[in-house]
Amino acid sequence: MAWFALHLLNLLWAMAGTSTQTQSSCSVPSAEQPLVNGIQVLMENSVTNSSLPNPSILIAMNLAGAYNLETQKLLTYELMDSDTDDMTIGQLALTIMALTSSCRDSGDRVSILQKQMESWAPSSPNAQALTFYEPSLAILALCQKNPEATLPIAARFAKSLLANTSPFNTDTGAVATLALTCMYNKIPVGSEEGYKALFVQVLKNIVENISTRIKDDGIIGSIYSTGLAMQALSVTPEQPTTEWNCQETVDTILNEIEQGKFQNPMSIAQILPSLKDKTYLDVPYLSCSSDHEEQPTLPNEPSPAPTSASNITVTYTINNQLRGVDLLFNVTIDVSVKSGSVLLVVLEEAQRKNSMFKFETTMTSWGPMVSSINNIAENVNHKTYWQFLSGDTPLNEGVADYIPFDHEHITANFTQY
Ligand code: B12
Ligand SMILES: *[C@@H]1O[C@H](CO)[C@@H](O)[C@H](O)[C@H]1NC(C)=O
Ligand SMILES: *[C@@H]1O[C@H](CO)[C@@H](O)[C@H](O)[C@H]1NC(C)=O
Ligand SMILES: *[C@@H]1O[C@H](CO)[C@@H](O)[C@H](O)[C@H]1NC(C)=O
Ligand SMILES: *[C@@H]1O[C@H](CO)[C@@H](O)[C@H](O)[C@H]1NC(C)=O
Ligand SMILES: *[C@@H]1O[C@H](CO)[C@@H](O)[C@H](O)[C@H]1NC(C)=O
Repeated sequence: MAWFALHLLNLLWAMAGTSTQTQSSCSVPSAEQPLVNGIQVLMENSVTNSSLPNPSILIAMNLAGAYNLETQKLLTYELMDSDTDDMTIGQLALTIMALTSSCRDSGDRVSILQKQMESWAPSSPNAQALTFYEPSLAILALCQKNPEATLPIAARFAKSLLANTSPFNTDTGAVATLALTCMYNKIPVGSEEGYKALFVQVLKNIVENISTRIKDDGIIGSIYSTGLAMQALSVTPEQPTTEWNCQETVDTILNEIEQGKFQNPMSIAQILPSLKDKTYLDVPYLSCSSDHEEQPTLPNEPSPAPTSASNITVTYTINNQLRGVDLLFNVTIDVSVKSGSVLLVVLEEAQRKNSMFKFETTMTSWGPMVSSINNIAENVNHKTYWQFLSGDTPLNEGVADYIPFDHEHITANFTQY
């Protein structure tokens, strides 16, 4: 009875919230809290001595309030020791934010990143939106550490975003919004009015584009871009043009978590801040007093999926119409794998049956990425990669997460971004 009354009260609160506030507010219902705790614990426990230290996980852990102080410490030390030489600008930016979130000094990393961004320029006016993702992270990190020196760099970045003609990308737009909102909030009084006007104009443009990606169920872009997009919409001074029901977004995401769609630690790192009502803009303001003392309430263990011994058949095509006139190929194979296997098992089975299907992977923050098939390798300079599709639809997960169904046709197509 008491629980019911409390629940009703929450509902009333939620309704009052949506009817009176302009900036949509939302929260995880207390009954759903164990689900969120569950993915947080999963993410924290993915940190091991051997893995590549993932700064996004440390940021998420610190924003949410870490449960596992041992892995929090381990990750902090690993990142303090990490070598900046073989990092991209995005990795450098995330490492700076991660160390800041653990109240650690980032050493000379800020000046290295600033140097790199001073000479940054988009490859062309029609460079793919994706190529702005890492520079956006860089502007965000620099804004948090040294806003005044970042102002001219951010202005140049904002202008090149405005001039860009390629199709909009939700993840990139979300990170760019966080970066430019940070800059907008830190323009010193009495500085040139032009900066403010520029940032507002670009933010308005991006937020309009994000608005067009809000679906009826609250998902923004795809389920895996929703976390970053929620952060963006909750901080930007420009309101979305489409009415955004944040509670609907939270409810849909909680449902997806329940369906097991957020098992990849990196996917958790990107959704968790929004579920804890935090954003990357909070990173410089964390207190770093020791976190949670009590252990979290976890969801009841889901009954293990029935382990059916049956096999499924997956049709797998590899297609290169791009590289090397004498190397073009388009071959298909049927492979049989245990039902419930991830796509990676299909690739391994294909490789075992026919050497033409040999492939290589590279380890990344999201897990193994297929870097090469049949000796044709992705290349950042050519902007080529192996895209995976089911029928004609690109997959929204990688080969180590995606679970094919019986008689599915998977294609790996060598293409450009
Ligand atoms: C840029 C980008 C790409 C570029 C990366 C190349 C480049 N040099 O820029 C390209 C176009 C190649 C790409 C490919 C794919 N991507 Co992508 N990508 C992104 C994006 C927008 C930014 C990544 C980034 O720069 N991070 C910042 C840097 C600092 O971190 P990093 O760890 O060093 O980044 C590397 C990895 O992220 C890796 N990477 C990029 N995408 C993916 C996807 C998977 C599954 C893996 C394992 C690795 C990986 O490439 C980055 C650069 O080296 C993210 C968006 C996001 N929210 O994270 C999506 C994102 C990571 N990609 C995604 C997907 C689904 C894919 C593909 C599987 C799409 C497809 N149907 O083929 C393929 C990978 C297929 C394969 N060969 O294994 C999803 C992953 C969701 C999930 N739950 O797994 C994301 C989150 C987009 C989304 N919102 O849905 N991607
Ligand atoms: C990492 O390794 C150290 C010893 O090398 C060990 O004490 C510690 O428990 C390990 N931590 C994790 C999270 O695996
Ligand atoms: C974003 O939206 C504006 C108009 O709303 C449009 O002019 C612009 O081309 C869009 N940008 C991208 C990257 O799609
Ligand atoms: C590749 O092969 C598939 C099926 O064998 C066929 O449908 C498709 O048109 C081919 N594509 C090209 C570019 O040859
Ligand atoms: C079932 O799949 C496994 C691979 O997961 C394979 O080794 C085995 O041969 C398959 N069995 C049949 C009957 O095809
Ligand atoms: C595969 O890649 C080629 C080369 O980029 C492209 O022309 C073709 O449209 C792609 N096919 C699919 C199904 O995406």
